[in-house]
Amino acid sequence: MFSDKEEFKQAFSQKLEAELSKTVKTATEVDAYRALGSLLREKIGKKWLATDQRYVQNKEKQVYYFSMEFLIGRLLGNNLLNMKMLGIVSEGLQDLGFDLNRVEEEESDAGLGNGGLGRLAACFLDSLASLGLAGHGYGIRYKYGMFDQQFIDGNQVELPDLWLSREFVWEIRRPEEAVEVRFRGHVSSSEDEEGGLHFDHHDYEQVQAIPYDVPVIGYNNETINTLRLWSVEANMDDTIRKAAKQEEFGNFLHHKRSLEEISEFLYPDDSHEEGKRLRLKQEYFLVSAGVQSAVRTFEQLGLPWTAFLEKVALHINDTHPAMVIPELMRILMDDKQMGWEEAWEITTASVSYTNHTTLSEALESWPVDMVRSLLPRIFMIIEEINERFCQSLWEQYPGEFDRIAELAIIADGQVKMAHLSIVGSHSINGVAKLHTEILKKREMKIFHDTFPDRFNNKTNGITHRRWLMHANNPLADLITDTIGEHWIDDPGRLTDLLAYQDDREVLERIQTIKQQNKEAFASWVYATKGITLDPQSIFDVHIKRLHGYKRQLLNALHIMHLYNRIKMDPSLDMTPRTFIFGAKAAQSYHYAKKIIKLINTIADVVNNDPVVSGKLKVVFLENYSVSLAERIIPAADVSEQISTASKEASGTGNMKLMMNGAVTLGTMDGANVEIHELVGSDNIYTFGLSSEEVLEYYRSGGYSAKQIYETDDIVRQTVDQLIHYSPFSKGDTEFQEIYDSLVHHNDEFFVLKDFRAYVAAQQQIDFDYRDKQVWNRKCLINIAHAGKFSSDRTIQEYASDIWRIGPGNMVK
Ligand code: DL6
Repeated sequence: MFSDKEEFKQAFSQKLEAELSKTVKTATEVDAYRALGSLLREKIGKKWLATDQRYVQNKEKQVYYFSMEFLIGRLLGNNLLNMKMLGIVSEGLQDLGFDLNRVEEEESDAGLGNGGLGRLAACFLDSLASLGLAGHGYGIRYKYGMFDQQFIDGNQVELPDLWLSREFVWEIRRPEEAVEVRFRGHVSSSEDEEGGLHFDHHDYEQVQAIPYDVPVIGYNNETINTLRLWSVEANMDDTIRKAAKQEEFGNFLHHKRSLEEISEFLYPDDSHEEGKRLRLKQEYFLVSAGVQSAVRTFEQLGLPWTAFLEKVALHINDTHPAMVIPELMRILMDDKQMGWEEAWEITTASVSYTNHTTLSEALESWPVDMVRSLLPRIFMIIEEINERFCQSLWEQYPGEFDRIAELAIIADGQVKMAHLSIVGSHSINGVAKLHTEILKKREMKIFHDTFPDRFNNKTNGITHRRWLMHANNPLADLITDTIGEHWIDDPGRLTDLLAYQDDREVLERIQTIKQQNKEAFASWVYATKGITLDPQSIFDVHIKRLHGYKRQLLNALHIMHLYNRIKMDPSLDMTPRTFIFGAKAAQSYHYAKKIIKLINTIADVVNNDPVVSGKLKVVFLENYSVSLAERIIPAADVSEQISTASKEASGTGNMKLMMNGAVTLGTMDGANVEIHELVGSDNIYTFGLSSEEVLEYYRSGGYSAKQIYETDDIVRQTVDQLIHYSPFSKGDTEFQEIYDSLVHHNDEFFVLKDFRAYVAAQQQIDFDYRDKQVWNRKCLINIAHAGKFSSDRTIQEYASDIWRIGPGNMVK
C-alpha cells in the first residue's frame, strides 16, 4: 500500500489538495478523515475487484448473509488495522499535525443494528474476509440508524441518528446493479399448452433497490468482500406514469415519499415484535433485492441451475429475512420456469437459518391479510409451502391434528416466520450450546422431532481484531511479546498464555495495562461528562440492551443495598466500586425506560452523598454504541452477565469483556455456561437459578416472589425504597411500576429469588479483588480461554458444517 510514512504523507497531502482544496495547514480533522478515507478506498480498489474476479474465475461458492441489522460501528481504525497500516498512517498523520484517534472520531458510528444480533453479523463479516472466505452481507442502508440516546432528567429521550450527515467514506453507490422490488397488485394465472400454470403479477407498486457497497477488508490477506446495503429509490418513470394515469400529480411527491420510507428507519426494537406494515415491507425489500442480486451473480457463471446449491448459500440471520425462501421459489418458478419440486429442492438446500432468541414476544408472525395484500405472489407461495408441508405431515402422522396445527406455517390468521424458516431451510442453528438444547428440547421440540438432522449449534463469537487488537492494543502487544504472534491468525492459541499463569512479571504487566486503561477511561469520562472516577476502584460493567430479562434491575437493587449498608456503617470495610452502565431501551418499552430512570436516580443519590463517596460511584453513560463499548471494555474488571437463566440466547458482550481480562459475574445462561466450562469455577463468579430451575418454575407456577419479599428483611427493605419515602423515591410514585412487577406481578425474571446469591457473589468479588496476584491470574486465565470465542472459530464451523465453503469446495 505505502512503503513508508513519507510516501503516505505525500499521497495524503495530495488528496487534501486535489479533492478538498486544502493544505495540511488549513485542513480540519473532518477534512483529514475525508481525505484519508478517499485515499484508502482508492488503495483497496484493485484488491476488491480482484477478489470479485477470483470468486467468479474459480466459480467459488458464495455465501450471502441476509440480516436486517449490521452494527458495524466505525470502520477507519479497523480497516487500517486489517490493512496493517495503522503504524504508518498514525505516525504520518502525527508528523502532519493530526491525531489519528481524533480523526477516527470524525467518522459516524454506523449504528445499523440494535444489539447482539447486528453486532454478531458485523463480526462475522470481518471473520469471513479475514479467513479468505467468499461471504458477503446483505442489509439495508437505513437513513437513520439506532436512535441517539440522551438523558433528560434521568429519562431516556430518543433523537434521530443522522449518521449520514457526515460523509460515509466507505460506500460506493452502484445504480447499475439496481433491482426492482414489487409490492401489492394482483396475481393472475394462466395455463400453458402442457397444462403448466403461470402466474402474472400486475398492477404492482415498484421501487428501485439501489445497492451501496461497503468493502469488508480481510486481515493481512488478499480478500476484500462486500457488505451490500440496499437503499430504496422511487422508480420515477413508474411513479410518474401512475400519477399521470390517476391524474394525481398533486400527490406525486407524497407518493414518492411513502415509497422511500422503506429504508428510512431501523426499527429500534431488540426482541419485541413491532407489528408494523412498514417493517414487513423492509423485510421483503431486503430479501427481494438480495435474492435477485445473488441469482444474477450466479447466472453470470453460466452454469446450469442444478449447480445453484453448490455455488450459493443464503443465510438468514433470524427470521426477519425468512421471505428469502418464497422469494427464491418465486424467481425460480415464475422467472426461470422451474417446476415446484425442483425449485423447492434448490431453495431448501441453499437456505440456512440462525435462531437468536427463545423469547416468545420476539418470534415473528404476520397477519395473513397483511402479507396477502402487500405481497400477493409471495403469500400464494407461502400458502403452497404450508399446504404441501401439512400434507406431508399428514402422511407421516395420520390423524394427529394437534401436532399438524402446531407445526403449520399459517395458523390462527398468522404467518409464522420461524416455522417458515425451519421448513424451508436445511440447517437451523442456535447460538450457544444451552440455547440450542433449549430449542431442541423445548421451544422447537416438535420441529426437532420432525427434522432432527437440521438442528445444530454454533456458539457465537466476536472478532478479536476489533475487540482486542484494535480496542486494547497494549494488551494485544503484551500477548504477542509473551507467546509470539501466532495467536492473531489462530486465536485458539491464546491458550499458550496459560503457561504464564504463575509468572509474576506477566501478571503484573496485565495489571498495569488494565490500570492504564482504567485511567484513560476515567479521564475520558471526566473530560466528556465531568464525572470523576476512581481508577483504583473495581470497574464493574453492565453494558447491553436494557431488558427485563437482562436484569439491570438486579444490579440496581444491589447498589441500593450496598448504599444502605455504607450508610448504616460508614466505616464498612469494602473495596471501592464503580458501577458502569450503558444501555438503550426500545422506544416503546416503558418498563425498561423506568429502569433507566431508576439507575440514573441511584447514580444521582450515590454520587452526591459524601458518606458513600470514596466507596461507591455509579455512572450510566448515554448513547451506548460500538465505539463507547470499545472504550469501556478494555477498562472493565467485572463483567455483569446476569440474565435470568434460559433467557439470554448467548451473549457476546460476555466474550468481549472476557477477552479483555474482565472476570464474569454471571448466571449459568447462554454462552456463560461455556465460559465457565473453559475457565473453571475459580475464574468466574456464577450464581442463581439454573435454566432448568427457571423453566420448571415457569411450568409449575411454583414461584412466589411475595413470599421472598415478606420473609427476607433485606429484600423487603430495599424493594420498599422504590415506593416508600427514601433517598431514591423521594416519596414519589415514579418507581411504583417496578415495585409492582416484583411484588404484585410475581417477578417474571426472578430478581428477588436470585438477589441473595447475587449479593454473596458480589461480596466474594470484593474480597478476591484485594489480592492482586490472585485477581490478575483470573484475568490471564480468562484472556487465555477467550480464543474459543473468536468469531473466526464460529465462522469456520458455519463454513464447514452449514455453508460448505472453503478452499476444498472451489471448482478449478
Ligand atoms: O446471537 C446474537 C445475540 C445473542 O448473543 C443474544 O443473546 C440474543 O439476545 C440476541 N438476540 C436478539 C434478538 N433478535 N431477534 N430476533 O438480538 O442475539
